[in-house]
Amino acid sequence: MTSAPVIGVAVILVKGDTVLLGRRRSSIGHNTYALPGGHLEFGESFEKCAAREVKEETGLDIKDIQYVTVTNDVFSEAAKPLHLVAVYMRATLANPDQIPQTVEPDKCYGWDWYDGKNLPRPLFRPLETLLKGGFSLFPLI
Ligand code: 8DG
Ligand code: MG
Repeated sequence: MTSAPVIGVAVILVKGDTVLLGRRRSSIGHNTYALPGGHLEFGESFEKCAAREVKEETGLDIKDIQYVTVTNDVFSEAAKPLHLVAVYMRATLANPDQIPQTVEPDKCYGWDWYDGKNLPRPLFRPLETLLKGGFSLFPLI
């Protein structure tokens, strides 16, 4: 049986030369490093979803939320095959002094800021796909 593709919103939250990543506890991509994010709810804008998911998962408030790109991945080998469309939004901290909290310890081992030139591995597959395609997490300006 096939199910419909799932829409996720992932947030590239950059602070200086670092980006916020967390090691996943969820079954899809278990133990891989991923951006904060989650599923788009009915009627929600990408910006609202990005702000809501970052708040729910890390306690952080974000601003300057902008669409950047999209990935399309099929996890056909998973116990429950999954087709993921992820919309990537870039954002900055509303308050640079705020510290990320592990608000959902059942979903994530913890959040931290990682040097963009030395990202932890393994990365969550959609994020790996994105970077392999030449996408830079850090804007050129
Ligand atoms: P929710 O049910 O609480 O709304 O969502 P969640 O439990 O936080 O979902 P998630 O697995 O963190 O992410 C939502 C979807 O987005 C999921 O199907 C995977 C997809 N996704 C990507 N790339 C990324 C990424 O880099 N980070 C996150 N968090 N999700 C991503 O395809
Ligand atoms: Mg999530």
